This record gives sequence, C-alpha cells and structure tokens, in this order.
Amino acid sequence: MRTEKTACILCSRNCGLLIDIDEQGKFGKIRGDEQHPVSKGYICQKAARLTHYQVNADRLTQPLKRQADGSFVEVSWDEALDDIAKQLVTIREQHGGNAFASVGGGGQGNHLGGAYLAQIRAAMKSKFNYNSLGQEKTGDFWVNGRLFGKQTCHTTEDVEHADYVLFIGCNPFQSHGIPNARDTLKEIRKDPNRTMVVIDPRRTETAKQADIHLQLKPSTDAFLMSAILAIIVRDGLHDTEFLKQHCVGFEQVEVALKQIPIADYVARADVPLELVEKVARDFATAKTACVRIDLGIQHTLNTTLNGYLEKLLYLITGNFGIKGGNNLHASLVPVLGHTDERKGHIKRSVYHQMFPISGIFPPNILPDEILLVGEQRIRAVVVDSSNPLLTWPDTPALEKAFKSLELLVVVDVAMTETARLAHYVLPAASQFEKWEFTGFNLEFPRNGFHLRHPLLPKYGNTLPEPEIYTRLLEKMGAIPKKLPLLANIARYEPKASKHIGYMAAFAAFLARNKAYQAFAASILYRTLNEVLENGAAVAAPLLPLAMQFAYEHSEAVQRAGFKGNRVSLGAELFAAILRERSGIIFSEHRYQDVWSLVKTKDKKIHLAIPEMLQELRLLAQQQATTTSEYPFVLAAGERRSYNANQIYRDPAWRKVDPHGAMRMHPQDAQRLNLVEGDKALCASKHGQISVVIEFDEGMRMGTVSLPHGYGIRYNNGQVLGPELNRLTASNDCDPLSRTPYHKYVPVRIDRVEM
Ligand SMILES: Nc1nc2c(c(=O)[nH]1)N[C@H]1C(S)=C(S)[C@@H](COP(=O)(O)OP(=O)(O)OC[C@H]3O[C@@H](n4cnc5c(=O)[nH]c(N)nc54)[C@H](O)[C@@H]3O)O[C@H]1N2
Ligand SMILES: Nc1nc2c(c(=O)[nH]1)N[C@H]1C(S)=C(S)[C@@H](COP(=O)(O)OP(=O)(O)OC[C@H]3O[C@@H](n4cnc5c(=O)[nH]c(N)nc54)[C@H](O)[C@@H]3O)O[C@H]1N2
Ligand code: SF4
Ligand SMILES: [Mo]
Repeated sequence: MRTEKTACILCSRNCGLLIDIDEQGKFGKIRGDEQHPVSKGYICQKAARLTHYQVNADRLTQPLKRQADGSFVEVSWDEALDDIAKQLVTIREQHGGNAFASVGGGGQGNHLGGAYLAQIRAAMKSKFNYNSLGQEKTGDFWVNGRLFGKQTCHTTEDVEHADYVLFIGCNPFQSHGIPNARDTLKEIRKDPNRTMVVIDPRRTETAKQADIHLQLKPSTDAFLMSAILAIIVRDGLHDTEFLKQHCVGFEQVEVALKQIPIADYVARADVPLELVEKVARDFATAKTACVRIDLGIQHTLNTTLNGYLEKLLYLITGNFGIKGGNNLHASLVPVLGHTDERKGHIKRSVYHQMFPISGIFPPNILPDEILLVGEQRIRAVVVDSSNPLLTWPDTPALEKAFKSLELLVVVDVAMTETARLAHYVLPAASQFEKWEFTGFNLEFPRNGFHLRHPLLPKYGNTLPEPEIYTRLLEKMGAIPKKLPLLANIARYEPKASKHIGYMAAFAAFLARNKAYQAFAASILYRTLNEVLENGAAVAAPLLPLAMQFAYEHSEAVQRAGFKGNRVSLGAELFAAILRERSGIIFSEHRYQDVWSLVKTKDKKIHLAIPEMLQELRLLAQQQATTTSEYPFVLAAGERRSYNANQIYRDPAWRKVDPHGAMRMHPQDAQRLNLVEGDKALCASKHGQISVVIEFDEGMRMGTVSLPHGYGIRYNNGQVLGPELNRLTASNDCDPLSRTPYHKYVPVRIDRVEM
C-alpha cells in the first residue's frame, strides 16, 4: 500500500487529496491533504468515492470505430488517427474552417488536454470552440468585459473574510465553489458579528445556516437586486468616494436606479419589503461585504442583466479591491480569452450570427449551426471531456445534429451517451493516470496552483489527450514529426538554467516560423520530452505561462516565496510546479494590486453598460411564462449530496437519491394526489420524462426541482434518473449570451397510475 497526493476532480475546488493505493492499483482510503496550500485538508463526502470514476464498466480501453450497423469494433491508434486525420484534412480543404467545431475540452479536473485540443481547431482553421462555460458563465464574462475592459478579468469573492455575505442563487453547502465551503459557512454562522443572507427560492442547506433567507419567486432576481440597489441609492448609502476615484458612468446608473419602483419590484419577487430594506442598508453599511452568485441567477431569466446587477451591488458600495470584498484575480492558465463583439473582425457563427464570449460559443446554437446552414454547416466535431447529449439543452435536437455529422470523434475516459453516436471513440487515460491540472485558480490575493502527477500505470490502450492530439496534428501534417534543433538545445542545456536557454531558442523558432505558433503546446511537449522526467513534458505549456506570469507579476511571485529576476523567476516557478506534489501558492498580491488587473485604458470601472441599462428599463414589462397548462417552475439541475456532473457513471457511487427524485412541497403534492415515492410524468412544452416524487418543505410552492448529473445509461442499461435536457429547448435562452434557462422550465406534473 502506498499513499499518493493528488486532487479531487469533481468540482472546481479541486481539493488536495491523499489516496491509499494497493499493489493492484486499487484505491483504498481517501482523505484531505493538509499540506495542500488552498484546501488544507478539507474535502466533502463525494471525494471518498473516486474509485467509481477510476474503475467502472464504462471505462474505455481501446480506440473504437463505428460500423455501418451501429456496433463498434476495436481498432489500433494508428488506424483511428490516420483515418480521422485524413477526413479532417479533406473536410477542411473542401469546406474551410467553418466546417469544424470542438466541443468541451476540459471538465472539473482536467484542463491540460484543452490546450492541445485548441491546436486541432487551429489546424482546422476554425474558431468554433463550444463548451459548457457557454451555457452558464458567458453572460457574466461579457459583463466583466464591459466593466473591467477585458473578458479575461474574472471576479472572485472573499467570503472567508467578509462581515456581510450575500449568496444569490447558489448553494455552496452542496455545490461548494468557495474555499472549504462548509467550514466557511459554519464560521460565519457562529460569529455574531457576521451576517449571511441567502436569496433562493428553496430553503437550501445554505439557507438553513443563514441569518436571513429571502425565499423569492424563481426568476425574479433582477427585480429584487435592482430594488436593493435602488434603496441603497435612494438612501445615499453608495460609496461616493470609491465611485469618484475608481469608476465612470455612475450618473447614468443612478438615473436608472432612481426610476425603479422599489415596492412594486419587491412585491414581484414576493419577499417582505422591510426585510429587503434591512438587507440593503446593512449590506451597504457593513465594514466589508461581498456577493457570491451562481447558477440560480445564471440559468434563469435575465441572465446577463442579473450578472450586471450583482456586480453593481459590490461596486456601488465600494466593496471591491478590499479584504472581504469582491476582487479580480490573476490567472496562471488563461482559461478565458477576450472577444469583443463590437470589433468587426470577430468570427460569428454562420446561422445565428452569434459572437463568441471569452472565445466560447454557446451550446444552445450548435444544433442549428449543424442542421440549418446547408453548405456552410459544421460537418466535423471533436468532443472532449463532455457529455453534451445529456448536459446540453434540447437532447433530441443535439442527437439529430450529431447523427447528421460527417465525422464525430469523442475523446473520453468512458463510453458516454454522446460517445455512442460517434464515428470514433478514443479512450483517454483517467485523471489519476496522467499529468493534469485545472485553471480554476480563482483566489485573490493569494492564488494557488496544483499540477497532479500520474499515480497509476497505463490502463488498457488509453492515451493522455496531449499525446492523442499531438499524434493527430502530426498525421494532419500541421507539425513535423521531429524538430531536432529544439530537442538538442533542450538536451544539452545545463540543468541549472531551468530551460531558460531552451525558451529563448523556442521563442526565436516561433518568430521565424509563425505558422507553428498555434502549435506551440505540442512542439514544447515533443522537444522537452527527453529532459523532463516521467513524461512531465506534457505539462510543458506551463513553462511559458509561468514565465509570462512571473514577468507580469514579479512582485506577487516573489512575495509568494520565489527568488529571481523577472526572467528567471518564471523558470523557478515552473520548477516548483513540477516538484511540489501538494501544489503551490504562485502569487501573493496586495489588495491595491487589483487596479493593475483592471484592463480598461483609464484603469477605471465603466459602470454604464448601455445594453444592460436598456434591459433594466424593459424589465417592468416582463411577464411570467408559467401557464395553466404548465403551472410549475422546474429548476432542472440542482446540486445535491450525490451528484457530480457526469463524472461518475456507476450508480453504485451514490449513498442516497438513487432515482434523482423530484423535490416538491408536500402541499403541492397533496393537490396532485401524490405521495412520496410516487412516480409522475413531468412534461414541458418540449418533452416529457418520468420522475419519482420526494417531499421537501423547503421548496417554494409552485416550484419543483430535479438534480443535475443523472440520465446516464450505465453499461448500456436502463436510463437512471431524469434526462433533464429532454425538457429544455435550444431557444429558451438569454437573448444576449444565449445561455439556457435551465432553472426556469415551465412544466406540468401528472400522477402515473400504477
Ligand atoms: N454536489 C455537486 N456539486 C457541484 C456540481 C454537481 O454536479 N454536484 N456541479 C458543479 C458545477 S459544474 C457548478 S456550475 C456549480 C453550480 O453550483 P450552484 O449554482 O450553487 O448549484 P445549483 O444547485 O445548480 O443552483 C443553486 C441554487 O439556485 C437556486 N435557484 C433556482 N432558481 C433560482 C432563481 O430563480 N433565483 C435564485 N436566486 N436562485 C435560484 C436553487 O434553488 C439552488 O439552490 O456546482 C458545482 N458543484
Ligand atoms: N438541464 C441542465 N443541464 C446542465 C446543467 C444544469 O444544471 N441543468 N448544468 C450545466 C453545467 S453548469 C455544466 S458545467 C455542464 C457539465 O456538463 P459537461 O460539459 O458534459 O461536463 P461533465 O458532466 O463534467 O462531463 C464530463 C465528461 O468528461 C469525462 N471525463 C472525465 N475525466 C476525463 C478525462 O480525463 N479526459 C476526458 N477526455 N474525459 C474525461 C467524463 O467521463 C464525462 O463524460 O452541464 C450543464 N448542463
Ligand atoms: S467535490 Fe469539490 S468540495 Fe468536494 S472534495 Fe471534491 S473538489 Fe472538494
Ligand atoms: Mo458548471
């Protein structure tokens, strides 16, 4: 038995883990790694079950090719990749870059493969990067772009240190998303001087710990948040000094807020006015306050506007750039790009003429971009680390679209519902069999990074994604098989130089060979392979990123304990990343540094966003969309104790909730003549699924919820739990970001007679 260090791959927190592994490679006890500089030993109940991810009946071991009759045969890697390369090149030559899209490229634990997948897009001359961030967070990123100058400016919230915390549409007790969530919540609850407010239609596990719970009507957050903002401005509680010094455009915002009919909007949210007045006042006057939001406002009506109003809450009260407030953070790995739709050269989708946000296209439009464009359609798709057939809106539309493709390749560790439609299924090494990391390093002022080492030998005939995509690029002729000059420099460079000489040669090489710039990741990988031990060269794209980061943030890196000048510091950082098995702190900023992370030219926050002020004006006209035919609002995709996206496929991992039950208030159930455990039919305008009823007094009347992460056919068997996205439709989405209204699905529920 040995004990290895790694991290949990089930949510964006990536808590550090210690896993006992026996001689056969079987996982034993799993516990938190106290030396992990961010999670410090914290874990939740989900991590202990990771053996079900590592070994299960759906694990892929061999490349598979689909036959005419729909069955799969095993093929060699060369056979699969030769044919895929040939087909991709033909499609590119005949139809150009519009004919290809990538889907996914990283999940909750794995972002390394995505850097390599991006090269396939480049080789295909395509800009079409579709992934799940485009069905939750892009509205938020768009607002960041306008406020802070670039969509790469990503905000975080210092819940751990705030005196007053507003949780809007998130349930960190179950979904985490903030450092050591349950401990952090407990600390706030225990401290009489700190206040926790939860705004959520359900009395969630987090709401039960809160000082105040505003159990609003679903989808009315824009009304409630604008009323809170209006109260703050009416009572003169905004931070005029902060606004004068750091912001422009407040005057227009103020005019808009002064027109908000406060009592009317609070009534629309159906929460007590006095309580809202109190929250507004106490939030604005708290010494430090921050706001944490998530899908509750991102998967419902007014998605992008909600993001704007949420940010105004902390900005107009000056809770930005301080301990206990909301802040921007620095990133080592650029998960997000910047794409401003106002610039003419932005590549839009062909059918919807949709622009990317942070470089990402929204899943909602993909079926149409495949099915409705004729000659200009998307013909080939590579799916990586995603199971869109279950997780993207409108399963039937996506199924039809994927079935019509000329080439669908799925790269996954497991046989998924999406993989079953593919022409080729390529087996990836699991996240415990390869080098991995994520770019979910969202902390400020201290930010951490964890490169995980492979813990287990090769499983079957699997390969890590960097190897899969590099071989594919070589077979497509995008990069040569060997670059002897660079490899030689790497080999003969003195070890003490930590690759600085190599990087200089590499930069010179790319300057001379511009066509190779898009393939830098694979070139680094291949040419450093001989000098980095144990296959660590797959992580070599971190070397230039570390160097660039250290160059830009040298003082923050030095404060984190690294020595060197602006050039050598990055090499030191990379060496530490490779060495430290529990991860590292790579930057330690000061709060005032937040202004160096703002990317507007004048370094001010631009508060007035015309599109958002216009939406705010139109809000008054918004009508509810439930009808007598579809009287309930379904939150389609709740986070619970035993769901974790689609990462666990074997249902044996769950200790509770085998059916993924529909939660309903007992009085609603009584009216429908339903008792607990009953089967019912849940129908939206677009589809219907069967559900099992569970009572929950915490549900608001008239609302029901179903969990995310079910609907899987494990081992090609029966569907287990709700296939949520049979109920959702591609065009039920935010008009600006096109992110879906998963938390606002009007449904009817009927008892099934047995
Ligand atoms: N256990 C578990 N944890 C997870 C995941 C998982 O699958 N399982 N997935 C991870 C991922 S990918 C993500 S993005 C995060 C998401 O994390 P969260 O967004 O925190 O999780 P959800 O439960 O989807 O939604 C949060 C809350 O929104 C509320 N809500 C519904 N409608 C409305 C509304 O109209 N207004 C407001 N204010 N609230 C509303 C719901 O009642 C719910 O409590 O979780 C991550 N963590
Ligand atoms: N109705 C509804 N739909 C939703 C949501 C909702 O609340 N309601 N939530 C949405 C949200 S917030 C998100 S983030 C998405 C998530 O949905 P997806 O984008 O589909 O991502 P995951 O569910 O994380 O899927 C992970 C896939 O990666 C595979 N995988 C695991 N490890 C590796 C690896 O190392 N390499 C490769 N190649 N594959 C690997 C797993 O087997 C699995 O198939 O779902 C969205 N869909
Ligand atoms: S699921 Fe999230 S919070 Fe729980 S152990 Fe894993 S990374 Fe940590
Ligand atoms: Mo997500």
